[in-house]
Amino acid sequence: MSRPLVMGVLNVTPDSFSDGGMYLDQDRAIARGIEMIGEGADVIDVGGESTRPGAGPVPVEVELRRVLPVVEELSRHARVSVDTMKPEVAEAAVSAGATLVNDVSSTLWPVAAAAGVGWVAMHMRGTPATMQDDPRYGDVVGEVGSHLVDRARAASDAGVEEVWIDPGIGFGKTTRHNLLLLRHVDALVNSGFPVLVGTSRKGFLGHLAAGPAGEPVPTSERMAGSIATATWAMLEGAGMVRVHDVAATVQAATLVGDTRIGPPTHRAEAVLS
Ligand code: HH2
Repeated sequence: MSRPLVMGVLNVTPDSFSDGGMYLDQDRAIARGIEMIGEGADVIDVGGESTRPGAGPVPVEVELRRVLPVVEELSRHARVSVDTMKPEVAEAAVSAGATLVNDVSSTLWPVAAAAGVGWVAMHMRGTPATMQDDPRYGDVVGEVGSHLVDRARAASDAGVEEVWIDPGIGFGKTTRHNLLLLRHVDALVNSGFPVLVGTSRKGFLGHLAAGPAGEPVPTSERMAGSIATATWAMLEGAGMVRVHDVAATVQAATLVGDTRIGPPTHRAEAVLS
């Protein structure tokens, strides 16, 4: 890897917090996936159920109908992950071509083990419907880290060869919890499992950038915070970031690769020589 990987977000949903309704139409979803691949995305993360705070579950058949055609087509062009909490959806998406199960419930490793694909264990406190109702931790970094490492070890023991861990920024966490987890990304990296971080356009960035009246900035104006936090995470050792703004993040990831990882790439060589 000459640079950290970039996972492009593709929500085939009516209600995702940032791109909800934009790619519910299959052709538009596929076109957006192809566009992100052109921008340098290493993985396209296809989701059919929003996990924004307050979101409720969608029926299996609906989720399958949303994601399968998109997974099938995009997996001809690039690596595809499926963002789901449902074993039926994970299994069907893998049959359609996905090679990574992105699991915000951190329970689906048996599916990944049986199918011989990779798995992302993300930490979430509670369910999307209730997770932001006064989340509390004694030691957020320690609790999230030990949960993830326990699950990752269980998956490895079950035979999953590629296991990622993800602190689940915004999933049952206050702004302070999110900042502490970002501050200590290196604690997760030191576990030895590759780390994925997703901050893109999330609510805490809107609150941190709020003006004097206290109004959070809208999702469309959170790119600076998204790139800043993704860059921070990559510099601290995250191997992949999950983002909406692929082109800009690929530039940041390339810069991190040029400065931090292994021998200089051709761009850095040209500048340094
Ligand atoms: N965040 C979201 C969804 N899936 N998966 C991982 N591994 N890490 C994350 O941080 C993560 C995730 C939420 O973002 P988004 O998909 O843009 O919105 P929604 O859940 O409303 O569809």
